Amino acid sequence: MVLDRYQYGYDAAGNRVWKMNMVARDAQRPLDELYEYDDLARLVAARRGLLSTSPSLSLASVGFEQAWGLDALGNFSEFDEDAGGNGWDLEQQRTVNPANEITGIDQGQGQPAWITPQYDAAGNMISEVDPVFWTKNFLVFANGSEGLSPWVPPGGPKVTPVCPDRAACFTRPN
Ligand SMILES: [Ca+2]
Repeated sequence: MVLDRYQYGYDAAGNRVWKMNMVARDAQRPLDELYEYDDLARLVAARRGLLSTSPSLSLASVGFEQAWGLDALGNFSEFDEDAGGNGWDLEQQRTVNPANEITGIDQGQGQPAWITPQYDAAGNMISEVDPVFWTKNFLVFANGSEGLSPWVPPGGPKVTPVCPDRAACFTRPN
């Protein structure tokens, strides 16, 4: 049984412009993807739906879309997402400091607010957004030359990591 089979299309610069999910197409499911790039060949938009390549590239039944605004250094100055093909659910503007650490995330009116990641003095991200609960942060423990570093939440007890590797090193706060 074939689980996945893809076909790809590229532009003259070698950027992948589209991906057809052949198994999904056989099942009439709109899981093809169409991509856009800026003048520096950086990905700025991805859309998922049912792709046509003739007479021109077009996408029908769009069910998911993300778009990125990139600053000169490649930081996301903007991040947009639509989960239903019916307009943006999330329209974020992000700011960074000179060390390219995120300092603020704003969103459109009525959209879920994400918590700003936190960093230690060495620039390690020590908390990031919980992907399940966007309004909460994970704790992240840096696994650098000093080994795993405990993080002390503001006003809270020191958290001692017991995880053997980075993947196991995410702790969801209560
Ligand atoms: Ca939407």
